[in-house]
Amino acid sequence: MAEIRTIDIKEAVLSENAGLADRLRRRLMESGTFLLDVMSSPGAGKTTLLLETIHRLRERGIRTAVIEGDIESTVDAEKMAAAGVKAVQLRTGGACHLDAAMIEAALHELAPGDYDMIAIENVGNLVCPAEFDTGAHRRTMLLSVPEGHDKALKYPLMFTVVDCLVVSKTDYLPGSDFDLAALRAEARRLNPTLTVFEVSARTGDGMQGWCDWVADGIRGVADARDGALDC
Ligand SMILES: Nc1nc2c(ncn2[C@@H]2O[C@H](COP(=O)(O)OP(=O)(O)O)[C@@H](O)[C@H]2O)c(=O)[nH]1
Ligand SMILES: [Mg+2]
Repeated sequence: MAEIRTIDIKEAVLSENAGLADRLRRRLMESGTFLLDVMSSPGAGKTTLLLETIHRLRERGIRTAVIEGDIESTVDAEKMAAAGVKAVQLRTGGACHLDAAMIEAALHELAPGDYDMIAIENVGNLVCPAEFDTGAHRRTMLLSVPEGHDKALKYPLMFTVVDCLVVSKTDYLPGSDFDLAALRAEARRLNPTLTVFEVSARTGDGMQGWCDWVADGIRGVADARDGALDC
């Protein structure tokens, strides 16, 4: 009987992606460019938060470009361009996440050395993007108040892989049954080192702490590059 060889596709794909992601992370570290991956379900407020964040960071002299991931359309990239932000649109044509190879392709359209930060707006869902390392130095997820506080129970992997949780649209909290304490407890159980911010991009509440966290990531990458140059 002929020998049957089995190839575990998912393992192979994820391990190839992880290798490329590590190379991208190192390359961007060398150019002093902080790569931030922003993930959430559709409509949780990624584009709005990024626009407000970029606006505030610009006042601190921080230069940002954005990679927009969408299954279809260039709507978010157009919003970025209208706000004077350099944006590259990745249209996945059905794929529900971005991977390191797609980010590498987008970087061909940017000169990373020209930016202190490149932010990735990942494809909107709480499942697939969690599995694929994009090469980001830090990963963030948004959970908006209208989605409900039980999502850490339903999508645990996403809460496990991120460095930061932004509870977004907190202006909807008054009168809602969203239980912040329950969310914080479940998220911390899944990820004890998770940083949590409560933010309304609409009112500006909580934006300062979130922007400080992003700026800290940018500084970390710049310091690492300068340290390497000193060697
Ligand atoms: N009330 C409120 N609405 C928000 C906030 N952030 C975003 N939105 C609205 O939520 C909708 C989806 O936001 P968007 O940024 O496009 O979400 P994305 O699909 O995750 O990029 C838009 O109508 C935004 O104006 C917020 O902090 N408060
Ligand atoms: Mg968007």
